[in-house]
Amino acid sequence: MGHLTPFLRLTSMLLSHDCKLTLITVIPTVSAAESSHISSFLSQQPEINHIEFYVPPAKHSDTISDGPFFIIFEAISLGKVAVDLGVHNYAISTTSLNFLSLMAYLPILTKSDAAQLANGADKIEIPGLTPLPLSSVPPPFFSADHGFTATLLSNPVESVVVLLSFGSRTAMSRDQIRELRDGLERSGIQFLWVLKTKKVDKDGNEEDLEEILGSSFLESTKDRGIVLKEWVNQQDVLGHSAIGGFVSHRGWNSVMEAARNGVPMLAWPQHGDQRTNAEVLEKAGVGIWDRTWGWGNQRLVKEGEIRRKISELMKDGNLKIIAKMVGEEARKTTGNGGNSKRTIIETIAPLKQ
Ligand code: BUP
Repeated sequence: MGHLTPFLRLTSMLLSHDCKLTLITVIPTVSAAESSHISSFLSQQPEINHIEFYVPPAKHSDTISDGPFFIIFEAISLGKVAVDLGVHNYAISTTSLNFLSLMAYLPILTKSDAAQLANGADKIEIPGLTPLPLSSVPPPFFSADHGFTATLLSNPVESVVVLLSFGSRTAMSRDQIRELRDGLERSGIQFLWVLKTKKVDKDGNEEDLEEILGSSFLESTKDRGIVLKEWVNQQDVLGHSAIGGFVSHRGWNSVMEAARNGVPMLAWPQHGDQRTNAEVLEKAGVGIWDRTWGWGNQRLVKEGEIRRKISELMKDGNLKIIAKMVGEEARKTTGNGGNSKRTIIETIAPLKQ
């Protein structure tokens, strides 16, 4: 009820500002009180369009003893309620900013709590906040295996930005760049787009972004999108926790870099080995693609197709989980004692004799 009440208050406020509203509620409801509150609210507001969404039980439902609230929380968090309306999404968080920050800090907390406790620390230092006593942290947050914690970790609050980059040798046609621009604008998704307009950088890439993309796009997306024409350190960007998806040509280095960082991929192959690579990542469950998009510049992929596919990439909970698992395995393989490092050491050993 602590979530529903403020949400319905907001609904009433929007109604009083002449908004047309569609209210989507989740079945099963958590409690009888919630169900009767929704029915009574709707009977008083007949102008609201009401849609009910059935949410199937989620992955950790058998390990969460705290009841249906967490089951529904997990199911929604993992994207089982996928509403692809191409509109802005806002979340109402009915908690203090401190607790929201604590949830965002969870990936670090679950790694460092043992060290902190061993050092006798009794407070957690979260950047920008006054130190929080360890005794105020809910005990499940110290256990990465607890269903609630696992859900938050598999779906971190900051992983909402999509990175778009198509390698150093791919320049899309101007028409295709415009379709991609429109798809991003209408998607409402946060993005970082590395834009190339020339196949070879020596040929010059001097046009400014306004000439290529138009000022209205740059203005309307200025709070949620960045377009860069410069070389970026792609590997570092993919390692940032805010990156939740990667749209790219699927050069093999880009595949490996995304996989190692557990970032789900949308493949848009342009040439060479890239369609074959796209097959691989789809089979591994870490990426998606649309075969009908063809090779680079073979046909104009329209903004609606791009928007829907990017939205699918960012909302697919299974992709996120598998990408995370693959990332963990990849880091083990390339770390000390892992297969990858061992193979190289074994290969060079005879050459050293
Ligand atoms: Br663009 C770009 N920064 O801005 P692939 C690329 N890279 O670090 P393939 C950057 O270049 P093509 C940028 O991380 C990857 O390691 C990226 O290799 C890096 O593409 C590399 O992904 C690109 O294998 O295509 O097939 O070599 O030659 O077009 O880059």
